Amino acid sequence: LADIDTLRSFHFDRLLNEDPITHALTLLGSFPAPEGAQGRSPAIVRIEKTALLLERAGELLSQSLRDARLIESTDIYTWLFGWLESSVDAPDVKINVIHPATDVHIRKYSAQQVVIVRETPALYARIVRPYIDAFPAARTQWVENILSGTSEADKVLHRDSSPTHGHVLLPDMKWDLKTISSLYLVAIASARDVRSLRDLHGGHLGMLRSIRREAARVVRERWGLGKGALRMFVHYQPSYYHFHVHIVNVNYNGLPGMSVGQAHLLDDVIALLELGPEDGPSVFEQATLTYTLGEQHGLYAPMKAAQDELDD
Ligand code: M7G
Repeated sequence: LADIDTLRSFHFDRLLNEDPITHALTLLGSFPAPEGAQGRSPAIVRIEKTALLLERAGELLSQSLRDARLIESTDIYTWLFGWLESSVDAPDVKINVIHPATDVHIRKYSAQQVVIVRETPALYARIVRPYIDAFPAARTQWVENILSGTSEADKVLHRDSSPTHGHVLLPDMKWDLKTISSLYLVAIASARDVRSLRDLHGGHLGMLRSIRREAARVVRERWGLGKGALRMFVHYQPSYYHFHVHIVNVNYNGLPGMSVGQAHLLDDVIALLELGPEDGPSVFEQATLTYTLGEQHGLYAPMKAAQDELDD
């Protein structure tokens, strides 16, 4: 899918979502099936307008503007439409493709209403854990590829191979690798037994502190962002049940995945574990966790039905 001819072979079926804030459309369609298979298979394509290049700010009007058309002008105010010259180092759009896309992907990327649910440890054991266990290993193949170095190896920013603290830090696929104001990295734990926040206990503090420290160091050394410049958080529920931490420029706001009801600050996670018992069930094993679930999520129906069992 890396070449323009293959991208052009996309057959559009329907719009899954639109996001006026990030200027993105998410499309469902198909591409020819991967090698060895017949016909076409489903694909999700997200197309997002890229940010304007900061380095070009001074020349945007004087050099980059190819055409302009007045919309309105009154008193000291004027607004217009403009067209910029195309340029190799200033792509117009960023395209993310998932192909072949599974039903879980299609549901995740579809526009949907959410509800708040409360997950007690008992509901976790009865509903959520079996749901996580049922995911095929193929769902996190991309994580295995990063950990083993078979993909994105040239993008890795830090690799800690220690058996207890091990993790890999690299740019998140959401990031355009350029715009520091929307910097987005992901740190992936080497351990395969931490599937989510629920599995964290005091024994993981070393790994969590190491991610916090190394991410801050790399971002300071590479991009010059100092103390307090990063928002680090963990999703519950995540889309992928292999433990990872989101690392985002703190001044980048407005992504749905940063909402209360999904994002837990890494600092808070560490602080809670520091309070927790040395041994025995951890705070996250015992806590009721509250979060939003989209109506297309696989946990939506069983978790919504189970809410009636809970006290108000
Ligand atoms: P999540 O909390 O499990 O789900 O985070 P979310 O996608 O609902 O946020 C997974 C994170 O990993 C997201 O920020 C994804 O953008 C990122 N991600 C997913 N994949 C498949 C890849 C990948 O192959 N490479 C990289 N670098 N990041 C990925």
